[in-house]
Amino acid sequence: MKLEAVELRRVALPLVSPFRTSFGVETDHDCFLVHVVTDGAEGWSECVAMERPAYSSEYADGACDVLRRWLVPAARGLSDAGTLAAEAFGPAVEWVKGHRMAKAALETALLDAQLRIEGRSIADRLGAVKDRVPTGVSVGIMDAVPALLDAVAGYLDAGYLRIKLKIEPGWDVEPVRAVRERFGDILLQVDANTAYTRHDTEHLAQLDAYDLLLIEQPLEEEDVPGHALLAQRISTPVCLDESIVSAQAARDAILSGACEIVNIKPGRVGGYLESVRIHDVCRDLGKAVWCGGMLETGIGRAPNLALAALPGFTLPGDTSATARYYHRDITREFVIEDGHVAVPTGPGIGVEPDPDVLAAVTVSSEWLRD
Ligand code: OSB
Ligand code: MG
Repeated sequence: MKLEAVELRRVALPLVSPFRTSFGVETDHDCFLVHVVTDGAEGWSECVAMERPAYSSEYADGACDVLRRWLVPAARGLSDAGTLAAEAFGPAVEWVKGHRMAKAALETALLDAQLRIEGRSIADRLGAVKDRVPTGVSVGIMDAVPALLDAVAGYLDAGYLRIKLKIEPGWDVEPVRAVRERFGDILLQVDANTAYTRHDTEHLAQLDAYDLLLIEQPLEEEDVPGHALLAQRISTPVCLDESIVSAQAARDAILSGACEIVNIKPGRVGGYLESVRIHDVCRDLGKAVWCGGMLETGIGRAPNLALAALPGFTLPGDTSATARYYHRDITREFVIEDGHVAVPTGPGIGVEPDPDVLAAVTVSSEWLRD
């Protein structure tokens, strides 16, 4: 495969409703797409770095910068040497510390182009064993409990099989109690996005009464030992999101007792190939995984659905249907049917941007050529 050009395309899509987490409120999904043009096919991906470095240290402008300066030139180097392949990209940029979201974005666009040339779907390439995946929904922090109950009722009516509540100090035990009381025996879990400290152990132990599937990332990203201590003191299983940046990190976290369950987000871990390695590590250690999300457009959601169809993904993910995010997405719509979303079957990621919608949501475009 020869690399001819790379486009970084900034887009902004209004969300159907504001999404509030412990680290901020999103009213628009502001991200950039990576578009590669090769001699055989074009490829697309979505970078999950957010506008501000509040979920993790990466942010969109920083990711564009590292792509421009080092990652795209590395891919060009492989192309010039005649060895460009998605599998060769990770090793070629291993010397670049961190910047996994930026790396994931270019690797995925290359993988999309490569698989389109082969006429093969990403689901097939990654080892998917299902043609549809059970889906959950991540519900943001709200001003008051009645609004939360209305939102949860709507998602349950739509068929979502699992509800995840975003929590933070001041919005945790009360909303969890209210949702459990109102909706009974539903699959329920919470996500703190690092909003607590080791001093909050007794407080978080109050959640034990509500039979949650898991608590996701209560403590800061670097505090894997703190999660191991917490896990000994609460009965709710601990799941890590932000802390799991690689297969090695997943293995270390599990073996140290810091988590029972892992949220895999391809962007956070450097791509789909590393995601499969994390899946394999967790499976070997007997731990469940599920596929997280970052409010992606269809360009990012399609390959997440493929990943979520691997055999170790035994819990419903945050791979919700289009209507949960957007009135009009840049790709075809994903729908929820009987609590499941279908895995794309076409070549590559299986979806393409609609040129008219893409043009309407584009903020800026930058072409990188030799
Ligand atoms: O922590 O899982 C998270 C969204 C943006 C950033 C981080 C997270 C989330 C979500 C929503 O929880 C997942 C989704 O529906 O895409
Ligand atoms: Mg999370």
